[in-house]
Amino acid sequence: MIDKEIEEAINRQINEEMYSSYLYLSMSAYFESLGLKGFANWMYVQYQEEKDHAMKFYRYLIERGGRVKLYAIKEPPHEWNSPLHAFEETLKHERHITKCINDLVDLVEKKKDRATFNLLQWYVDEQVEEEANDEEIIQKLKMIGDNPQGLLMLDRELAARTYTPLADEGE
Ligand code: OFO
Repeated sequence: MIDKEIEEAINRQINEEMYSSYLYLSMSAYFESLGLKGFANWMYVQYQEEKDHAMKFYRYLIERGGRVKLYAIKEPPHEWNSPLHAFEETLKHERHITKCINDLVDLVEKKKDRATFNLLQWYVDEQVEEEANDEEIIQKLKMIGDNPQGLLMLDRELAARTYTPLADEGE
């Protein structure tokens, strides 16, 4: 049976991950409205991955005999000033998620819950990758500046991103 405080913290994190998915779906819709299909695709894949992050916690909690509680998902923004602004907000959000994961690690260390500690290592690694991806795109967008040609080239690059369900990665 999982510790009650850890159970509650994981339920809160499920909500954070569901909000992440909602935020990126909203960004995908924003990019669709700009006609940037590649950016929209990238954000749609991100939306799908975030749902997997939530479901990985969901399944884990059940496996440990915990009780899943789904809380209200807050409304994400609908508009951003530019593609660069959207990605800056994405990075800011991911840094917030990294802090949430680190706080969870601190809690399970304090409670000596080795199994949850092991689970969280996957999220720690994932956050490194997510922040790096966002930083790379931000750097490119800054280089592109007001050049529409550059923006369309990046749009083509981001169109190539594909979704791989976690289950297919042997998780
Ligand atoms: Fe974006 O990694 Fe989950 O939230």
